[in-house]
Amino acid sequence: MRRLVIVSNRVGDPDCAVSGGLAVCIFDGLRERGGMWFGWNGESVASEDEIGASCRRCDNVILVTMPLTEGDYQEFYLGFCNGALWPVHHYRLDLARFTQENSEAYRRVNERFAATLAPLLKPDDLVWVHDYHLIPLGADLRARGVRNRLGFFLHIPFPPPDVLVAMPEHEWLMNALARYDVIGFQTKTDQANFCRFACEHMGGEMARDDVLRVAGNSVLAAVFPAGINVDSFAAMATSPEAERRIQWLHRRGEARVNIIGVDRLDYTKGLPDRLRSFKRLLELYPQNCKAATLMQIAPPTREEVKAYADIRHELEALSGEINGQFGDFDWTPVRYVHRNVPRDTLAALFRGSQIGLVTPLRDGMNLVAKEYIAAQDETNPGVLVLSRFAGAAEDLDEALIVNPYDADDVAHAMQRAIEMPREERVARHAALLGRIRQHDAGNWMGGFLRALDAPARPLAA
Ligand code: GDG
Repeated sequence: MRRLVIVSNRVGDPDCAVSGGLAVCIFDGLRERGGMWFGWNGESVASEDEIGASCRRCDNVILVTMPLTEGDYQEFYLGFCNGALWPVHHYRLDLARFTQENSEAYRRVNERFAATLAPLLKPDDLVWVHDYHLIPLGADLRARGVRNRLGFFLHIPFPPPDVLVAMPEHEWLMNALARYDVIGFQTKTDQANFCRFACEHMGGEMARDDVLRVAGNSVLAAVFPAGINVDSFAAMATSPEAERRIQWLHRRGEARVNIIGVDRLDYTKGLPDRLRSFKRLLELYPQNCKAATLMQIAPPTREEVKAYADIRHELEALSGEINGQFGDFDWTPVRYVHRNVPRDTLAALFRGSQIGLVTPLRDGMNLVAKEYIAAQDETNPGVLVLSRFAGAAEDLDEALIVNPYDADDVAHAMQRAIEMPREERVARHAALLGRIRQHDAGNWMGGFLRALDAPARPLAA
């Protein structure tokens, strides 16, 4: 079995990788094959002279990490990755900021990663690069003579060509992306957007449904939906500790309908729209007053980026407004928690809630939707209300699929969930559980690695 080298912006920590998360799945794969995980250690130093790679062994996995400079952190991480690429890939050109310094930092950090990584590679290694921070890394490795199989997985959406071309660096970036042997996407829509761009703007052509011939390369561009480890998440939701928490949640007696949302506080997750939908639920179906509570857990993220500070203020104002207008001394309609909650507590909250409300405006996959399903009691499950713009919606047909921009549509779906007979809930949940098992974390990783490990396929002339 060939050694596996994972490259990602942040390297997972084997001591605190969370059960059921993708990092655990990647560790398991690395342990099985033996391998290396390479990336940023999360720290920043004053100047480039202070950058040095450090190595740590964990079983038969070597973790190689290096710091960024403070300038890189500002320009590469906050500036280009999260101030330009993240909004563009989530169709939010209005929030994207492009500067020469930031794009230079992006090139610089990727080149530095490649310069450090290339000498550590063995000729037979499979190299799997993750996510938008490292799109040009493959091309940088090729420029250093690396001939290994190189794969890339994009965790976030791939925008339609008309959106992408607004980004000043798009030609360079896409030519770099096309240097990988395998490119993995979350959904068919993302894969189709990339292939359309390659064919319409780069002179590429499809040799097969998922094989693209572009810029002299043959690239496998395929769909590998990310998933969770269903059994380990379900086990967390059914532990005695989880059971105690659920009893507590129900005993409080304040709400007969618990609705749960869990998202990093990111503008892509549609949180203000979600709160407006909950408000519409109370207006359109006033019988839910004093009966329904929305618990929104939204841990802080990327707070140095202005758009994130703005969304926080908007959310705080909205939850205050709804609680002021509808709340009473014995009922708080919105419970907003702006901090990181332990994962086993989340599992219990999911299981104790009758509705899982997952309404991003745009999302690569959205693993919260899958965690909510995994956590349910199969004999009396809750209902998933899911945005059509989450990658997860591509195959979770039995959820109540909604348009998150349409508050009334989401409110009607919540009411339908509240009234849904148990028999229908059980049938929908059984189908959803089957699907998240089919696309679990192990299959995601196994599928990608099989594609990467396969010999390059000859193309018809
Ligand atoms: C990116 C893409 C894609 C959230 N709050 C807390 C907490 N979480 C956990 C959730 C879930 C994870 O974080 C979030 O995963 P998502 O998939 O929902 O979203 P992103 O972070 O945006 O991830 C996304 C994913 O990559 C994988 O490919 O699905 O589309 O954007 O596991 O449970 N965990 C804890 N406390 C919290 O307060 N412990």
